[in-house]
Amino acid sequence: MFHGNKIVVVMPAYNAAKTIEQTTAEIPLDLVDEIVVTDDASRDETVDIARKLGLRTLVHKQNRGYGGNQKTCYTEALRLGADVTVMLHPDYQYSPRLIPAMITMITDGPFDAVLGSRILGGSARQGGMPLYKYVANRGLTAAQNALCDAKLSEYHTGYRAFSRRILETLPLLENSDDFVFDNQMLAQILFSGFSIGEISCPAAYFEEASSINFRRSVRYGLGVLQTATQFFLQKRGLASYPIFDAEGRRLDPGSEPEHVSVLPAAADAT
Ligand SMILES: Nc1nc2c(ncn2[C@@H]2O[C@H](COP(=O)(O)OP(=O)(O)O)[C@@H](O)[C@H]2O)c(=O)[nH]1
Ligand SMILES: [Mg+2]
Repeated sequence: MFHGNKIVVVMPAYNAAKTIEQTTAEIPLDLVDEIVVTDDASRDETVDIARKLGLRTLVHKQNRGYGGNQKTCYTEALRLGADVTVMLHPDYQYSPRLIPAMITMITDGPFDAVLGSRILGGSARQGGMPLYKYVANRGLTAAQNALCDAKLSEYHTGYRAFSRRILETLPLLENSDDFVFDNQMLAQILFSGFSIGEISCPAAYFEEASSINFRRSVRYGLGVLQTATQFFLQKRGLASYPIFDAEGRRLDPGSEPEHVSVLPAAADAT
């Protein structure tokens, strides 16, 4: 608990066996109430390790994609009664030690969402971000800020915190099951007038922390531009899209999803 708020950390995992323990070790357990791992049918030991660590482990029976994974994560966070939910990649790319700062900005500050930005502070390239990803990040961000009338330093980080109201009210089930989910969610947050704060977060790039290849990055980039264009058109009443529909499908924490198993912690959990 933090200042009377229940704090849940969710980790959407895919082949994170080599890094999940190190990531978990740095999560501040004095204020985090629950850690949820959702495994998207990994081909490595992610599930066994998560259970041994005593984490609440949900497993997709089939691979559903990064966005599908987050839908499960946030549904579970709502079910657990989270007031603030932090989404953290289990690939040890972002420092979990910034969680207290991020949640304070929501519980005691004016923000509904907080992003851990790799761009603020200017050390993304020193951290090892490949040049093509850096250039794409800056270019896409400039286009998105122009189309969405916002001023964020980046829209592509895997480190985010959200208020309960965001998870309850946005039509998140209208979003893609692929990587662009993250981006659609930020566009929805801006569209609905929620406030977004940012904090600088140096990110590390090493083999296990970055697996998306060039082809998938290009597909993601095109999805990002499409999302920002849809935002622009819908804001001006020129078109209408399900992701910005106030009546669109929301997460339902009362439903039992058929595609997910919830595993207890292993008997010898640490
Ligand atoms: N569900 C799912 N997640 C994936 C897949 N590929 C990568 N991820 C996750 O997506 C996140 C971002 O991918 P990553 O390779 O770290 O991207 P980068 O750090 O931005 O270069 C990581 O947490 C991965 O575990 C996939 O095919 N399915
Ligand atoms: Mg990564």
